[in-house]
Amino acid sequence: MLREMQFDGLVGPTHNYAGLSTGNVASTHHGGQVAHPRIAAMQGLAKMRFVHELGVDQAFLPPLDRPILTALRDTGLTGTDDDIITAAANTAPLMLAQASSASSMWTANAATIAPSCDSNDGAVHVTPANLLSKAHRALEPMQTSALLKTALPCATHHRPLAGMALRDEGAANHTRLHTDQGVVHLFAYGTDEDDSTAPAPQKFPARQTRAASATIARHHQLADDRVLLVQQHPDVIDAGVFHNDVISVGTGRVLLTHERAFLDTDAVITMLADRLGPTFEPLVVTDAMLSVDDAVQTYLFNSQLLDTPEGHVLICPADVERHAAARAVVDGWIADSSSIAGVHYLDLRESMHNGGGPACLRLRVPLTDAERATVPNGLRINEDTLQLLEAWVQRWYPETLTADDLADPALMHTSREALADLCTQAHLGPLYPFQQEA
Ligand code: SUG
Repeated sequence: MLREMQFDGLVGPTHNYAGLSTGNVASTHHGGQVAHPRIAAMQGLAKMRFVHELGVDQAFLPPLDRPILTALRDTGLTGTDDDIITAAANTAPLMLAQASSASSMWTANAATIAPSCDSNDGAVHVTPANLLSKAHRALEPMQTSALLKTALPCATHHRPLAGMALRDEGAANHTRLHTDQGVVHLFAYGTDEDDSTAPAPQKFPARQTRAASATIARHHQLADDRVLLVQQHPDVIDAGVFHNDVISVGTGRVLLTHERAFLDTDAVITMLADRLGPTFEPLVVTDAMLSVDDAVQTYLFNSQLLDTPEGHVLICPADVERHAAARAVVDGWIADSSSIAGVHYLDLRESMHNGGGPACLRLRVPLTDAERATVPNGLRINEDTLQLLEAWVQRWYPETLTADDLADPALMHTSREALADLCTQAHLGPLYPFQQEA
């Protein structure tokens, strides 16, 4: 049976607020503040525990090796690893911050996935996102791709798309919907650079191009009638919707979205209804119910919509619970819709302050029983791995981190020791380039 496995990104020990993501209002707003890596990782683990206890298959992807020394060396800095950190701190602090970011925690941006039942060749397809729109995120795909190959040995792994014309942000801009009548892979893009008449955001960058989404659909061997490419409304990108998952979430027959999410939201809903049939349930929030600004501030649509034995359950950020209008929307969904059975509010403040809510922290991978059996045990979340990971975080993670702390080479050494220890304890084998070099 096809079931989703949730792969959450384990928050890395260098989690910090460097204000690196223009267009992501939380990142800009919290840039320069003190971060709490240990609390951040424990909040992420608490979410994994919660989802696991709901009866959902939960796994994790380990953090990437940060700071990434190869990126700093590639800029011409020379000397020992310690020399490089010191030189970068003195001459290129922004580059050091980019190389140190723990941004791989947001695994909704790790890759786009197609399940084997949807692709023409019957394979699970994985395309790691190139994340070319942001310098710090563009440093992720190589290591992420290697981790995904370890996590999903059953899949066909494509190379990240190449070049700025194919800017790709992964599953954050992709939703798979299905009913008895059909399957739709809804790809949302921010700009169509092949069409000079297409509208584009004026203030903030559009991170995903139409050409990238179309290329992924081809690589994943999805038949045309299973693919819908739709444009995000440029105004909402300018209001801080840097990924479509800040304003829409869907699964199975349900799509929760805002009326201003897409260039023509009515047309998107009509096309989806045509393909998915009468059981499709679009739940469209109007401006009068919740403004786009409030959707961005609360991250209502960045909730997880989980398929549990009790039905669809929402995992919302605690920010939604504290906001009267957002909370009223959720209460209305539970009261009126046939598909939302309940809601749980979780505190994910450390990730939220960088613009990452519950849905950013997970990559959904629909797998058959046989495919699921190939996921390494060390990456699966159960009581044993949870206890291991909680103790590991308590042992290795700094309590606080500021931009100044990134200048200390000790952070790199401790982080590497921590990752090596994780590989040993979780029986993952050597996963990182620095382990091969050693
Ligand atoms: O790419 N923030 C991430 C947040 C990603 C959220 N993911 C989804 N919506 N799926 C980003 O903007 C901030 C890092 C900093 O400023 O230190 C950052 O990278």
